[in-house]
Amino acid sequence: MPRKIVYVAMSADLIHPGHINILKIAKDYASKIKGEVVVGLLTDKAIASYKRLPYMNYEQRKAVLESIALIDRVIPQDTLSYEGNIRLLKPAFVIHGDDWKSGAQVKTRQNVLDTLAELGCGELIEPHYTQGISSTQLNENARAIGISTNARLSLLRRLISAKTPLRFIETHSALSALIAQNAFVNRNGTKVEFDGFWSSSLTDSTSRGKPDIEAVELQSRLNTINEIFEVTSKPLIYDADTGGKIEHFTFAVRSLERTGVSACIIEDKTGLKKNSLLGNEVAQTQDDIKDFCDKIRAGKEAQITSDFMIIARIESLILDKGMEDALNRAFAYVDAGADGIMIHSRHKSPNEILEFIAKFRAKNSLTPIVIVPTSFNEITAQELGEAGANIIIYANHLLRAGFVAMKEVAQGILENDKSAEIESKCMSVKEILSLIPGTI
Ligand code: SPV
Ligand code: MG
Repeated sequence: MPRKIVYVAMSADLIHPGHINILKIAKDYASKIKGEVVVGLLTDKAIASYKRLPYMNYEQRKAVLESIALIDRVIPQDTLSYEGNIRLLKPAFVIHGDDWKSGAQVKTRQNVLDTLAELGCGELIEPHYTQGISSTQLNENARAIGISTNARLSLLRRLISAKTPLRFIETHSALSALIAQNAFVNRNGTKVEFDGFWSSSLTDSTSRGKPDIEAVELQSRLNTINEIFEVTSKPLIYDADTGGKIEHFTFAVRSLERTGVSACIIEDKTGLKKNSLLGNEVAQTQDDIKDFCDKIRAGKEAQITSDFMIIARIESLILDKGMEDALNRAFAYVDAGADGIMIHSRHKSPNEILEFIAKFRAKNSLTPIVIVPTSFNEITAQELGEAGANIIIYANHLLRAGFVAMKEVAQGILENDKSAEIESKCMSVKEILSLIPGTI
């Protein structure tokens, strides 16, 4: 006869006295019915469906819970909804703090009540929520402390396996990264925010007044990334242009890893690189498949962590070489060890990108696909994700937006010979000061 079950679901990323209180109550109920306390531990995927990834991965959180004597068993809860596990376990009691009677979790609670009623198997117990302590507060404290280099580096792989699509945005300075880090919207009860940053060669060069031709050296770009990392906690993907000479690329890979960058993208071009959106208006040479595969292999051999990703970017559609060439290259690059594929296009319509994704996915369901929808900007990230893409990069928008405002304001001051007229186009000094942590 299996033991009766008292069920508690939790994320358990930051265990606090509120959790222990709930677990003690669960244990009391379990003793009364000679049953066991089973914790349904939310998987990374379940947590990422409604908020940011937990600091610790599933296995780490499970290890912590399994050493708590109040708990008899830990099983995965793969969705925010309790329904699957309740049907599986038919618990005698489900325990949750009464704080979920209002707010974002109301629907989840109702679903627990409905499922228990339908099965006629158990009762929902809702102890009074422990005041004065919350995971949200602890999260804010943890964020203020920062994130370690390794934890940040490994975030990208964890995010890719936990959710689709991921939204990345170009940041070229600490300030633009702070704006990107804090932007969010609420869509259908879910918080949608950027999952990470793109260090763009175009905007990194442009913000230094230089052309996008690999003229800004790695060290200078790493300085900017270090400044971004000082004030943020999200992962970063680095635009490594062509990767340069193979012998230099291997050093670059290790420098990026030491900094905590999660991935670099190298494009299959040789010679003097020009920005892809210029297409065939300028002379651009695509690399030989074999030579580019050698570069990917050398990079993979050079990396020191297992989490760092080298993503191969295919320029066939940019250079009008055709779909077949793009697909041949994609499969060859994956065979050479690429951890992901970026396919680029400069068309207004997303059709060729969608065709590529469908044809690639017909043979390869796992390798992450990266898309940069600068010219085909009517398709949503959600739609690209549903088509099979994993990472959507908004590659240059923050810098372009800043330019418009700065030009207008500089012009306006000269025209009026004073600044009163353009004041409304500027953020107030007070707001600027409050944006930056540690100012006040
Ligand atoms: C960049 O942002 O620098 C890129 C993307 O490489 S693109 O400009 O579209 O080539
Ligand atoms: Mg670039």
